[in-house]
Amino acid sequence: MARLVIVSNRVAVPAEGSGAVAAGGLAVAVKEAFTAYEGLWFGWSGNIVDQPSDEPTIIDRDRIQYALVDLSPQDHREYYSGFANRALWPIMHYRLGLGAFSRSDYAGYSRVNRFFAQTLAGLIEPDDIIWVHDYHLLPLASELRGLGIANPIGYFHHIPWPAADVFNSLPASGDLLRAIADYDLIGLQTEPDVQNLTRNLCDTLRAIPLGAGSLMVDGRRTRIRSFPIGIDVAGFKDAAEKAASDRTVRETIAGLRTRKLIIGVDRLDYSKGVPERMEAVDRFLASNPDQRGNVVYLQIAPKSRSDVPEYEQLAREVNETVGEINGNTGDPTWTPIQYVTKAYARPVLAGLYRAARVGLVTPMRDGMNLVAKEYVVAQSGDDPGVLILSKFAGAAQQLPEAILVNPYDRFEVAEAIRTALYMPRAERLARWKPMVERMTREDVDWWARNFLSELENFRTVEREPPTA
Ligand code: ADQ
Repeated sequence: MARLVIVSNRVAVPAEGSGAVAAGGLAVAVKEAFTAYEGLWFGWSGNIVDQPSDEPTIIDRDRIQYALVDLSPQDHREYYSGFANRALWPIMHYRLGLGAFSRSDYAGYSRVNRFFAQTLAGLIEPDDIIWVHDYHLLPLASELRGLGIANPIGYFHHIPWPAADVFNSLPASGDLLRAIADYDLIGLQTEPDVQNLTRNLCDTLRAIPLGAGSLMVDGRRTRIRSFPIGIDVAGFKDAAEKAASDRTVRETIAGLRTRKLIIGVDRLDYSKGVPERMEAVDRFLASNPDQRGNVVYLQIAPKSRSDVPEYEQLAREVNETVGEINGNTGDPTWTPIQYVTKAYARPVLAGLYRAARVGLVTPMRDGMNLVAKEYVVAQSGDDPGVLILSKFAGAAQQLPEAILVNPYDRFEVAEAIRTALYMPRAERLARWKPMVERMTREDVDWWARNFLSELENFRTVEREPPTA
């Protein structure tokens, strides 16, 4: 059996004997990818230690080998919190004003990518194919090529690829564009992302288009294509159907009485538009006084990246917004916004989605957004709810039957909430059916198989000799 090597910033090692994978988009996706391959999954252990070893810790579990490295406090600060999350993340999400570039962070990012490559190179066998995930590791293929690794290397970018003017505002943009061209295959979430990166490579590096997504960049051939990531539809549907027996789900439904539930589920991140969405709910309640007391908005948003100042600031802003809206609009019998920062098990989440008449998914910008897909799949076929979706989420390309909104326009989002709450069952069904059918066809297995079968093609392509 051929071997697949997956590389990502974090590695989700399942608990011993559980036979299960950790929840979360990447872990589920990687599990799907490993069904057809023997596998190695390489990345950061999550540990921060003073003197990281350059010998990875190897764990063998359920046919998959995990190779884990630790990071030093400086690595973590510069590579992860610094360059990846304070420079690349905001720029890729079109938030130029939030980007914080520092040369030392970029040096740390480059150093950790080199360290990953050096540690990984010794584990690579000649027939392996290598699949690298996400923006933490843009220069990894370039580093591996420098060490003589000639295997097929693919890259999947989980977040948006912005327009050239936005990306090129990053001081390291030229280096990163040259480095990314060392991948054989670059997967992006959507066609607009593909166009953004392709145009940028052509304009900035004078790449030559060769047709069908292939480009010649500095004498090397690469291919750029969209592969929209999907979810584990069968697993999620099953969880949603069984969820009625879960206590949290049962009590939430009982607590609603006749009120309709509107739900939002997000990692607490400024790209997700949580405070903006709460203001749209507030606007809706202000312009529809008859609906006061008749709806509840449940926002589930576990904190993330709390060591990055912009996230701390966001957490404070959301707390204030919730307090202000509940204080001004609620009364002793009704709290309009319920806000929880806990992470829930997938079956509970599935049950809550199913109980909600409206799924409110309004990121300011998002690579894909799996919550939108999970919400659709969790609905009952008799009486489905309505998805309100930002047109700036990658998922909008595959879910055009949702009510698509501009998340910057709180009036438009407030009107969409009203439309969704009053939408007759026949229209809800007519919108939901094509969406659930598409999600079922284009699930996570479809995504992984498409990417990997394309990457396999590069085994046969004649390759340039390594440069070092
Ligand atoms: P994220 O930015 O993390 O992912 P998203 O696609 O929405 O965003 O995935 C979040 C996942 O976390 C979902 O599966 C959701 O169910 C889960 N989750 C959120 N809140 C939770 C909670 N309280 N309890 C339990 N689970 C919770 C990045 C990109 C996205 C892209 C994915 C996958 O930013 O655009 O869709 O990668 O490529």
